[in-house]
Amino acid sequence: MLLFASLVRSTPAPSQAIQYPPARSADVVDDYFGTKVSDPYRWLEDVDSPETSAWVEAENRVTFGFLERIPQRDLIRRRLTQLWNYARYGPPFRKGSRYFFFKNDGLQNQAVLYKQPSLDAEPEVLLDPNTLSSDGTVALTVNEVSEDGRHLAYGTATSGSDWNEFRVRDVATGQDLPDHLKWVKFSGAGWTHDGKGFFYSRYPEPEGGSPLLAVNRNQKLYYHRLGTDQSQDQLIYERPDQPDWGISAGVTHDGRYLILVLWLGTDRRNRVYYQDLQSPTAPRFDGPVVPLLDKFDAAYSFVGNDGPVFYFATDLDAPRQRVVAIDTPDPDPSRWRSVIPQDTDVLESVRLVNNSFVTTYLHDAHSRLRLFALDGRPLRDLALPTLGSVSAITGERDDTEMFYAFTSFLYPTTIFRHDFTAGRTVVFKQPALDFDPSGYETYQVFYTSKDGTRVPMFITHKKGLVPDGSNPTYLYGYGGFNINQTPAFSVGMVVWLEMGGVYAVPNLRGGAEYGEEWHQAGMLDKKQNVFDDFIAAAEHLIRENYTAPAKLAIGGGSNGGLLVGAVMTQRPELFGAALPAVGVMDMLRFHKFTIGWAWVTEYGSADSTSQFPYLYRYSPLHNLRPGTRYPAALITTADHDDRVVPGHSFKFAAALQAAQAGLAPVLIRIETKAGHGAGKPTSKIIEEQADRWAFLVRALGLNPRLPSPAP
Ligand code: X97
Repeated sequence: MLLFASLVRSTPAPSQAIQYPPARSADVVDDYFGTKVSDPYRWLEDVDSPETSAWVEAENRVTFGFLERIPQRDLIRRRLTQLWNYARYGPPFRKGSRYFFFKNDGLQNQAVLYKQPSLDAEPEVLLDPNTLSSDGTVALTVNEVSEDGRHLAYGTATSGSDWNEFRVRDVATGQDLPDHLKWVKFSGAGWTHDGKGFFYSRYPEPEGGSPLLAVNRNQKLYYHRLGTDQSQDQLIYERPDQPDWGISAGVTHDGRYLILVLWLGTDRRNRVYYQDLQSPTAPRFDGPVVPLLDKFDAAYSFVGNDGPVFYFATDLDAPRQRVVAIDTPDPDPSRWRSVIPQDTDVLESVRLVNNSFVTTYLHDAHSRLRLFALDGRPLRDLALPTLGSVSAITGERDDTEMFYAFTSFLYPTTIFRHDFTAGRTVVFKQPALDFDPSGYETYQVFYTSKDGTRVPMFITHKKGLVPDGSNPTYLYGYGGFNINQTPAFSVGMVVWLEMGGVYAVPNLRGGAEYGEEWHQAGMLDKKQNVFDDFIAAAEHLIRENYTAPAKLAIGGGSNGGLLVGAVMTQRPELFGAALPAVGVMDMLRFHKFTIGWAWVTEYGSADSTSQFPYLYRYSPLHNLRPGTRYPAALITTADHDDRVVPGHSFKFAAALQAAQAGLAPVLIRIETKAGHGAGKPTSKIIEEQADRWAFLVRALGLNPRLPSPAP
């Protein structure tokens, strides 16, 4: 039973500044085209040095010492744990004679993969990642069942790293084969339809030093034949002349072609080549690799084929995407057939199910689900329950059913089944959790940014919120890489709402919400637009009396960590607290680590005379001014983050602690055996979320009431 426990009034912020661990300031100066830039904490980039380890340990001691003294932390953690404890399903998918699906029964660290002969048969565990480690730090990444349904190729990542190991499991027996592949990163697995092996991409084994810091270049495409050693894998394609090109590949639904996608970092533009495997059941790899789309002039995503006619979704001459058909023997663009023309909404995804195109569109950052015939004729729109997101769709070309996941801020992810023959949709898996959304509301507002741009923002809070300028508000953003922020449910957010919080998510430029133009308006020398959009969101929330600077917190991860870092240096007086997570904080050196070079087409590079000035202008690390009163900050990172190396957050934390003139705490929380975020075990997610909210309770001076979990 639920009790409403009034919490002890939050203790006032300490009147003395925290004693931060000393960080040696070294005389390291770089010269960028005549501009001298010092980097006193350069030594913190060396995450393996004893000096860095000692600093990390000392920082974590201060941080956890601070967090442990927040009385509400334990109650927040218990409420999070209680709410998190509900069964969550992924949409089922079919291969061979079986269905497969993921389920987390509540507090399991990792979701379990089940197999099922039919939808009403008893599911059996096929792969339980929780058995792969005692603490949930081994996560399943890739999973691909062969066409005959006999084998599962699966990837695992340890401690949150991007590095994968691939293995193969016999679906009938649940036993692993001896196959074991290493040095796999940014790769799927594409089975040939004879079921004898699969294509995958790997990097050369890093030489010397920690693989966590190795720069990733020279990806190559291989074919692994079941039952052979990785050293025997057949090299299918490499480009030693283009070390930055990634190569990813998949086999068409008819088993006839290998589709190769050449990608250049996170640039959305790509090249597409193909190889005719000649026979689905006796594929040959000795035919030529044929360049089909060889210009890096647009994004092309392969949708499917009818023999030699290939369907692509592309933004060529269509910043909001369209679908074209290319007759591969006659591929000149003048001969392409427009299948689904560009719309006023952004085409977000396309999939062939029931011999029709199942598409999702984004209309003002929320989903629409539309069906089209193979010739592009619009068939029908499928009604969605509310303003929200279709987050996953499963179903194959010849299936007469599909499953999709739908989610929104107040709508826990629910799985729907659509029967094409009957034209009917039913709820397939309904989550049951201890949260009544009827006491809350979500709506969308549009505000005006600095340059007059109209920006949408989702706002969620308790019904009957009083606009008295005193509501604790969490403003969360990303703004980059053509990645959108569509409505999604999260338990962490629910607890914030329960504490009386307002949750605001603006759709900043740099994202995909309005197509490629919206993305480009937040890239390179226009990155400041993203920060201006975020600042304008904060000002809107203050002007409309939701909140006030002292009650306003900002958060974001990765590129969103950069956003938070940049904005808190530009407008320190506008926020009460800032939570930059796994952020890119050093814009002058990001391209030197792991896959950082892949972001140069989005951010630019300090190696370029024309790009250095604008990076230097907003780089969070380089825009901290000693003697400034910065908002309270809880910087978070993790020891195995090889996407955005933790050195970014380390250097930013050391510099911010040194610069802080106010009394607000500046803390860094360094998670162990964790990475950039993907595959993080539930237990660590809950701990971290509890620490974030506890930090905000203290930093914003909140006195929240939470349903008290039964002891
Ligand atoms: C990455 O840095 C992903 C690094 C590896 N990678 C690419 N292109 C991707 C990929 O460089 O996985 C890609 C995938 C999804 C979205 C964008 C790029 C790829 C493309 C085609 C085929 C295979 C791989 N990302 C950014 C990141 O983590 C944003 C999203 C993915 N950042 C951290 C950016 C700054 C901070």
